[in-house]
Amino acid sequence: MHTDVKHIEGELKADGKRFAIIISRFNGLVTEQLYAAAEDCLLRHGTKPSDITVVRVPGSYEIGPAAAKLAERADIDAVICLGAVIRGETTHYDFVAGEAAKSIGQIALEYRKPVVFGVLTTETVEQALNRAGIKSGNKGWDCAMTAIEMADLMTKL
Ligand code: INI
Repeated sequence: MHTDVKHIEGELKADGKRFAIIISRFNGLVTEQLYAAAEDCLLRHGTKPSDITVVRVPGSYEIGPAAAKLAERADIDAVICLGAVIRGETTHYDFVAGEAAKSIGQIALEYRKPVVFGVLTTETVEQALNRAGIKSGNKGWDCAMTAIEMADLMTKL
C-alpha cells in the first residue's frame, strides 16, 4: 500500500452524536429486544441518554415516513430502523419487507445521513428471536454499531 493513499473510516465514538431509533410495534416480542440492545450499545459507546430519541410505529411498512422526518432534522446524526417481518401464509410479507428496505435506502441517499436497516426478514419467529439476542447475536446491537461508525464517517467525508 502506498503511503500517499488517503484512507478514511469512521471510529466507534458516539459521544456528542444524536441518534434516533425507530421501533416497529408489529412482532414486538422481537423488536423490543432489538431496541434494548441498540440503546445499550449507544450508551456504552458514550452517547448521552438525552441524545437518543425513540419513535414507535405500528409496523415495518410505516418505518419509511418516520425515518424521512427524522433524517431531515438537523439535530439527528443517524437513524436506526428496527423491525421484524416474519413470513406467514401470505405474500403480504414481501410487500412489507420490500417497502421497508426500499424506503430506508432512499432516505439515506436523499438526506445523506446514515439510516440503518435493522429490519429482520425471516421465515419463522424462532429465526427472528435468534437474531434478537437468543442464538445469533442481536441485530439491534449490530445496527447501533453501524450507526455510530457511519455518523463519525459522515463528519469526515
Ligand atoms: N409488519 C411488520 O413489521 N412485520 C410483519 O411481519 C408484518 N406482517 O407480516 O404482516 C407487518 N405487517 C404490518 C405492516 O407493517 C403495516 O403496519 C400494515 O400493513 C399497515 O400499513
